Amino acid sequence: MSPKLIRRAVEALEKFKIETPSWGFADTGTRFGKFFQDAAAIDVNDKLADAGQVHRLTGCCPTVAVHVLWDFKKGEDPKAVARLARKHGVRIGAINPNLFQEQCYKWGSFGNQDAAIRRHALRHCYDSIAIGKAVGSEFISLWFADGTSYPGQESIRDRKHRFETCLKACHARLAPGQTMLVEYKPFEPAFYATDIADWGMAYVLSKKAGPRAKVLVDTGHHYQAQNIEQIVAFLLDENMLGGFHFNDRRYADDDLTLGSIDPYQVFRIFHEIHAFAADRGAAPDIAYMIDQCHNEKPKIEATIQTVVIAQELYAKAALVNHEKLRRAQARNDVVTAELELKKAFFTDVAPALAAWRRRHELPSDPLAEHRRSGYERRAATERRARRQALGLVQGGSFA
Ligand code: PSV
Ligand code: MN
Repeated sequence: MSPKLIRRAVEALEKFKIETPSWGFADTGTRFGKFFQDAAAIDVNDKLADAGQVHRLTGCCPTVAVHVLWDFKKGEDPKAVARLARKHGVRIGAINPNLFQEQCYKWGSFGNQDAAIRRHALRHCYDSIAIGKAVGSEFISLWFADGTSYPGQESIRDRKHRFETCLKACHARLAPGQTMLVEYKPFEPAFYATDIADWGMAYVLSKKAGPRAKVLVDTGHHYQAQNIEQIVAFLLDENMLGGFHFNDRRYADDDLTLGSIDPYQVFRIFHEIHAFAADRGAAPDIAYMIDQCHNEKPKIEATIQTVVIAQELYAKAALVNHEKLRRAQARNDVVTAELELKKAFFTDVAPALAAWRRRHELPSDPLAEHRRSGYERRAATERRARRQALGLVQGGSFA
């Protein structure tokens, strides 16, 4: 890399932060069961400690997304969780209400025919907004498991109308400075018609909810071969892109490590963001978040791996020469235009990452440093003993 390119990539990295998910540090599984890990987080303190370890080593994950039902005890002061986060060197990021786990949500939350259940879901959202306000969080992040599994089961339009009303009510309660993110997903757990199935539905519902509602793009929530960067470019241009849940996939919502299957796609997404910023003269305000649950890898290692690849791909995308690209596009020189992207994608950005890490006094290799630190072994020993004392199921160890 030339010194000029290193400078450009380092400058881009200065602006790149990515949020870790609290749930990514705890034991998770598939619909077929769970394989427990000794070092997995047991409670919110463990999750925030693990997120703190990731941030300490990578320097770009200052916030942690939380799931209200999983991370906040009923009646507990949310500020106590914010204090815990601070103790571990991080802050609370997006607040995720849980509108899918309670038995009452069998037929949905905001889409439910029963007004009492819709009110129950709304109350939970209002409580989540209040938690966000108490902990100084900017984002309330909404994902709905709502939908139907059989043709004819319910009126698709009636469910849409209920969503419009409830999302509007939720938006009206936002605290100053809060943004509401609306996530979409084509299927699962509903298998016929998910109520917010794609970006178009999330866009329309966000628009109707109010000016502070934006679309959240979870990269795993698309059909095979869908052009995600086109969705990103479109939403950016409409000022409707609120944030990302990053993960990779091979088949469906697989929650694989970002870039493990298709790093070029992540690069192309970042390219659209850099190109938009170049045209506008300012980087758009986007919440970059990870949404991955690792069942086969140690969770902290997988998270560090994700963060590092995200930084690499973000830096690579920053190397695209936009003037050259525009010139090639103007003369319909498809080959030169495509090669401009490929050249940036295949550039080894290790010198830029090394320079950025030196500047911030971070370890040159966060993953190696994590392995050297013995954190995983200590966590496994301590958490194994705590599980035993609490009578929880024991797991296996990577340590
Ligand atoms: C649903 O699959 C989802 O992507 C939503 O963002 C949830 O909040 C998260 O996963 C929970 O794991
Ligand atoms: Mn998600």
